Amino acid sequence: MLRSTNDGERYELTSPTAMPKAGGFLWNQKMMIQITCRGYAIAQFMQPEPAKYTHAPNLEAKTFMQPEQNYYAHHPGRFVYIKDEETNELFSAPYEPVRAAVDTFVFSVGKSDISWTVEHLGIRVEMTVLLPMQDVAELWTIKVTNISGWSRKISVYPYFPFGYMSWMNQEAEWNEKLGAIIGSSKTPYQKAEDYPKTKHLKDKTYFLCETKPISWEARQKTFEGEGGIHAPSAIQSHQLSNSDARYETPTAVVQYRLELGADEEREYRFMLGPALDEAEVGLMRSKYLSKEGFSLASQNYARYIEEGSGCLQIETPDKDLDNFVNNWLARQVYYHGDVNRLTTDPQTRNYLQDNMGMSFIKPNVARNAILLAISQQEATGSMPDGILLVEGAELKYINQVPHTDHCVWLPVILEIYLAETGDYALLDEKVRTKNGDDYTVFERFSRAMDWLLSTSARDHRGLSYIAQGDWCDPMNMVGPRGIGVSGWLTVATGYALKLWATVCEQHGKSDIAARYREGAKEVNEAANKHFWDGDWFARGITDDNVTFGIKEDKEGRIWLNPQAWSILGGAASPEQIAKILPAVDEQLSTPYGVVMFAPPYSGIREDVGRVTQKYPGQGENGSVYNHAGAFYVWGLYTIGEKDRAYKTLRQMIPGPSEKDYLQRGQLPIYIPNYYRGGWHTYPRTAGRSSQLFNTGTVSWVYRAFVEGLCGLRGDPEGLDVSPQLPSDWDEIKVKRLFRGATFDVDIKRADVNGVKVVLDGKELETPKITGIKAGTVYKVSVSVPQS
Ligand code: CEZ
Repeated sequence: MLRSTNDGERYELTSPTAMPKAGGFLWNQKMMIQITCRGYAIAQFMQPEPAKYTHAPNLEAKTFMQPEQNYYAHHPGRFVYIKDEETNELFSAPYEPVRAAVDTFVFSVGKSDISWTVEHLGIRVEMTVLLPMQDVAELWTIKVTNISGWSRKISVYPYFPFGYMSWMNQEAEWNEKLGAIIGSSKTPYQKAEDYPKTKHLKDKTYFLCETKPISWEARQKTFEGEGGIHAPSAIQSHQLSNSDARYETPTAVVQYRLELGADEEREYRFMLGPALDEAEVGLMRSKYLSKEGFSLASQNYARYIEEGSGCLQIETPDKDLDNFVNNWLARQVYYHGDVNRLTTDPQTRNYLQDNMGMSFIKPNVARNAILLAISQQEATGSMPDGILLVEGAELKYINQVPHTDHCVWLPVILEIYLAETGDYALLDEKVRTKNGDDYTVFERFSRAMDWLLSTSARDHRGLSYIAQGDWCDPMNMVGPRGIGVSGWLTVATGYALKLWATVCEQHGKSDIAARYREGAKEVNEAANKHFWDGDWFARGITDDNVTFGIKEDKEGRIWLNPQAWSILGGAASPEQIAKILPAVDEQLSTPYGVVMFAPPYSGIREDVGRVTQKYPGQGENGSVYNHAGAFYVWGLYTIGEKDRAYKTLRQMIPGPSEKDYLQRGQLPIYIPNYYRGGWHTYPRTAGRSSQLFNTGTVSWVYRAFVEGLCGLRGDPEGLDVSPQLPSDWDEIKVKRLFRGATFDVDIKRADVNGVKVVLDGKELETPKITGIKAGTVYKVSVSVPQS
């Protein structure tokens, strides 16, 4: 049902029904397309706000990308109908809309293209989509082969519906000169002041055909007729009717009628995308719509994806893991760092963490992100809820709800960036904000840490206010009156201060470092005094002074984040950790990973908020929320808990058993933001993937593999070597790129007491490689103690 090819470079799913929501995604800096095995697609582009060029058939709400997105017969998608002209039999590729039980089905997701092979009625249909590097367009190849052994008469109907383009103005027609069906619309608006913003929007959608079809339909209704989407009336006729759409739902379907001898094939190329005007459609046609154009675009795009390959290749006893880490994990990290989830105002914490992963891929991007983020620091030292990426962008949706955690992420990203690059010069750079104040990066970070310690951020007990949310977005009713505090944010503040103090020391400012160490100590003491519940840390204290996330709670009794971050920040002593870990094992672990808290809420708790209204086990309401799991994994690696850490890491990746794939319903080509929790209440749905590849998880997971499991972590002098193999592994091989050099590392268990490193044949005194020269390839043998 599911297999990988060429060292995990592609994953192939051979059933359209086993995992119906399973899909793949492609992106460039201006657009993204997510497409399922059955042909349903969600595509977005930036102009500069996210927009669509194929729409649902009804008015769509504008939201962030939805988890567990539901698909329905008229959902936007990319399809081909095939009709046998002699028997009138019909099927469609990839699978929708006809849903005929085809003989062969292969959905094949590659890193830089997605393709299908479908065979039925003696005809093979191969579909491939790729993206150009710079422009917004889908490049489609559809190849039809007669595999029946005798001559055939068939019609081929690519069907790329445009959907409901606009309630103000929409139409579509065949454009003979361009060889395209072009849909035109006006983006709806109501306020006169919005008109200028709509003027330059790409309100046309085009479906360009390299080969001229014999007929077409541009009106959805005429195409479907009374037959409906599964057996469109227009296809039952000999020829499509060449309709147009005049304030009627536009569509794009064209017909090719062929006679194919045995083994004969025909290849067609199409383009789908948005345009401002016909001239732009013409330009796109001449730039791409040819065999050479596609092949060049494909090479360029593959090169672009290559640039995001990251700094780690592993060979472990777990081949499925290797496939994922070597091919797919860095790609997902790269996607986040390169396009910031296709928003113009990413949440500050998302922006910083998405770029944190870029430290391993394109460190300069991470550097610029740090600079851009703190150029938007407020005069008080606090950070805004979102970072504006383009001129004229505004804080929208969740960014209009006050959250208090944004400063915490600054030292978190900085630690990784500095470890990877050793670029301490960054700290002395001056950054000016729009208030006109001018501070160095170092001063700005100190100001952010001072804000976290100030009375604006902390109450008289030294606990951090939560306002209407912290990392947990929908925890909006703990502190709306400005009194409630967050257990997680308090211990996370301890962690941020600790990280910052270390950077201060490394930067030769030990007096300043001492101040923050003292701050961290104070914060951790306060956390212990008010949140320690005997076996774990509580999640918070509400506006009405009610502590929650404690033993007495029937729901939301124990939360993962305060545990993970008290380990990271030092609030938890070794004795406390010895209580926390078994409590997490017992109450939060499931076969699909560690849930964010348990038990999930069955209904609103008005002093906690919206999070409790989500479906039990879905999203933040107690799912296996991988981002929270990733914090925990990193916490575990910092205390040498390598088996617990690896177990949790491995559970984030679907598979490798068929049963697990089916339950999660997702290909092992990305980590989703969650798998359903509710393992005890709703075992039928537990483990189901959100199918949402936007998640802060992956930067942490990449780091966990590089710095935790492989233990190849940078510091000011060089590369520290301290692998943490799971107990049942004896050996791994690692290729690590670091500061321009390549390290071929062989890590083996041996009878040693501590980690022993032999570099190019010479044993090192301490397990650290210094004096690294860019361009050099180092051979490193590492011995680690027996488990
Ligand atoms: O969004 C994420 C946020 O982007 O949820 C995380 C948070 O840390 C990230 O910054 C945990 O809350 O508004 C909602 O209820 C949504 O559920 C968002 O909170 C959630 C979605 O996953 C967005 O993709």
